[in-house]
Amino acid sequence: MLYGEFPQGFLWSTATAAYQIEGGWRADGKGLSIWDKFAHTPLKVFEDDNGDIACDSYNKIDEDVAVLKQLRVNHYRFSISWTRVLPDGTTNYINEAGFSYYDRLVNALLAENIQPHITLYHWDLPQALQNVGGWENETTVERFKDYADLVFSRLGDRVKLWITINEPYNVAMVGHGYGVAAPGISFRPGTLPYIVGHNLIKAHAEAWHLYNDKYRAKQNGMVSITINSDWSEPRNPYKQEDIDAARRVIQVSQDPLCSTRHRPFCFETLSGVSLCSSTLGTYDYFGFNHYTTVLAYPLNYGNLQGAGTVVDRTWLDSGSGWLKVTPFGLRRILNFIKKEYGNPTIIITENGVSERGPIDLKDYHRSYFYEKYINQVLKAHLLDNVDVRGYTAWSLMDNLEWATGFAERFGLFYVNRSDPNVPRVAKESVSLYSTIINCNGQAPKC
Ligand code: GCO
Repeated sequence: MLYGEFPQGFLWSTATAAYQIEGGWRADGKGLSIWDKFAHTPLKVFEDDNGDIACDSYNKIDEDVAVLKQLRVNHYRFSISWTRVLPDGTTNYINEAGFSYYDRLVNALLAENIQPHITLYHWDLPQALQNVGGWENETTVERFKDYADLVFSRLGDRVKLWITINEPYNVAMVGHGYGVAAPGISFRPGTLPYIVGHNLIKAHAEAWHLYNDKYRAKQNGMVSITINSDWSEPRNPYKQEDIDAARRVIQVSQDPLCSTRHRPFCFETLSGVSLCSSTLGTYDYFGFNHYTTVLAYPLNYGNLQGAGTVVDRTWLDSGSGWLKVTPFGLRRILNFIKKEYGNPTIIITENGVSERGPIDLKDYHRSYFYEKYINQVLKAHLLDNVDVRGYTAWSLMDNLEWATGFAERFGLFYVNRSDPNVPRVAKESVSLYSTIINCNGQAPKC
């Protein structure tokens, strides 16, 4: 353990996403999203769970703000449901009732000195846009830009931190390659995930430029995208092919925005169009989600160089098969980003751990996770001079973990979904995380 503190003003946050928590799937004129459709299709989500009610956050602004207060965070990352404000995805019709929810939420947060950090797109594309091709269709880029324009204009007077798109890599690959997330397209031969990735990055860049040109001078906020990135080590550290493969694993998720260098196996090269001129530098901070580490080895797809991954069997498990508890990876990836991308300002926009099985409020494994991972961030800051300005715990409360339904629980708070009158209940880790925040570094020595 390293003892010390983060700088004054360090951003302490926790995150959620609209489809995972809001419920109210048809409330007050909300339109349907691809996740509404996907989750209502039998066998797509574990036990056919869905987000119809989820944590009922649509009706629980006060409860949500109360638990955020209890946690002592100074920021809260949440997403806007596109179809709640624009039911058919276009600005032809604006659903004021939907807007009112976000308006009230933002005001309630600010009243408690909690700054909103808004994600515009956390995977719930309007079904009406999917019906005309979704992210495969370039016109969705324009629709996203119109949507972003509207939200900036309505909320940007009070919201200063924005994320355009959450995890483009997963949207492209998981939704349009493996098909285990909405819209659930799988095994279509060709380059669909790359076209989707290309359009997502373009949508992001358009929104960033729009903000830059039209809103920045007045609103003075920061806009970025959030990229998910595991740390990756060579399976055999003495083999050059494994070292190269480990690097490719990171590059494929991080590269499109940050580098003009030609690199194989990245969205822009595979979709055959260079995005560099419009995307380069379109981030005011480096937003990234991080959970785990993998060990890489080379795996080629035709004449494309790719990578396969395995894990070390000695690493601690979590409630998610893909998530091994590997705190060391966080410091290493922070250093990688510093070196690779010219010492950007970094905000960790997600980091957390899950459990499954019977409910146990004594989630010591989560306290362990946060204590160790956050200490690695502290080391990166104090010992390595990484410009890391914020840390976001995923997630505020147990919620719909996409295709694994409610079975994998990432929450700091437990949500009793069978009785909506029971308030959210703090798990043991809440006291650890709030103490770390209170000490602006680590618990319990402050
Ligand atoms: C993601 C999303 C979150 C997840 C979290 C845990 O990374 O998949 O941003 O919505 O719930 O990462 O898997």
